Amino acid sequence: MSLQIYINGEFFDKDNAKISVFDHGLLYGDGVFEGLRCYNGKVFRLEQHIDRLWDSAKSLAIEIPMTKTEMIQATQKAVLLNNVNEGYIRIVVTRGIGDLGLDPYVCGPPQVIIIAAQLALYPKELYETGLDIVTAGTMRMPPAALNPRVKSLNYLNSIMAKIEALRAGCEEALMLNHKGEVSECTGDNIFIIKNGVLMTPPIDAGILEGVTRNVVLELAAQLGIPAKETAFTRHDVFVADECFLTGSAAELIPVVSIDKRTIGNGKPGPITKQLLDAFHEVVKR
Ligand code: PXG
Repeated sequence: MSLQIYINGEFFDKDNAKISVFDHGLLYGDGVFEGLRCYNGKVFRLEQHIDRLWDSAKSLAIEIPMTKTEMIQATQKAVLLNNVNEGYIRIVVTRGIGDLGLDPYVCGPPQVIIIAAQLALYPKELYETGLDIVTAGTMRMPPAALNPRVKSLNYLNSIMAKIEALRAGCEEALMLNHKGEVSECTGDNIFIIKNGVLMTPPIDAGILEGVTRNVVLELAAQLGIPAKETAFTRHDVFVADECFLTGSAAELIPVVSIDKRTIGNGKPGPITKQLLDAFHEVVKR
C-alpha cells in the first residue's frame, strides 16, 4: 500500500494527496507546521508539539478547524495506517484556499495535512565524528518582524542560511539574532558547555522553543548537570569545551568545529555523550 496522507479528515494515496494552488500556504507561506518523531510506533512528546502548533496558529490568527484531541487522534491514525515505527511526522495547517491577494479573511477553512513517513536522519558517522558548522551572514528573523517562536510555513530565513552552510561544505549554519547574539541553527537549537556548565540561548534571543531543547534541559536537571538559559556570543562558541545541536530529526548531534575553529579537542565531548545516552533512554520509554 502506498503512503496514506491525511487531508482534512480523509486519507489519500500519496499520488492523489493534493491541495489547491490557490491555498495561501503555497502562495504566501501562510500557515504553520510541526515536525515530530515516532519511536517504536509511539509519537514522542505529541502533546507538546500539538500545543506549540496551536500557539503558532493563534499568533497568526489561524483557527485550526478541529480540537487538539482530534488532532492527536488523527496523527496517531496516520502513524498506525502507514505502519510507521521509527519515523518522522509532518503536520501542516495552511490558511486555506483564497484568491491572488494577501487578504487572509477571504480564505476558506484552514487545511490540515498529516504525513507520517520513514525517517531521513543525518548519517550515523556524524554522531560519532561531529558536525562542522559555519556562522551564516543571514540574521535570524527579529521577533518583532516574525517571531521565530512561530513555526510558520515561511522558512526562507532558515533556507537562506542553509544555502550558506551547504555552500561552505557544512550541514548546518549558526544564526545570530538582531543583537548579534547566538540564536539557533536553521533547523536545530544550540547548546554549549564550558567548565561543566550547559548553556543555551533563552527564548527571547529569538528562537524556536524546541521540544528536544526542553527534553535536554530536563535531562540536565535529572543528571545534576548545571544548566542555564543565557545569552551568549559567537566568541563563547569558539571557546566552548563542547557544543551540540538539538532537534526532533537530529536528536542531539555533536558539533566539533565552527568557522574552521576547533571546539574543545575536536571530538564529541563527555557531557554531550552523557546527554545523548540519556536521551536514547528517554525515547525508549
Ligand atoms: N529551531 C528551528 C528553527 C527549527 O526549525 C528546531 C529548532 C528544533 O525544534 P524541535 O522541537 O524539533 O526540537 C527546529 C525544528 C528537518 C526539519 O527536516 C527540522 C525542523 C523543522 C523542519 C524540518 O530537519 N526543526
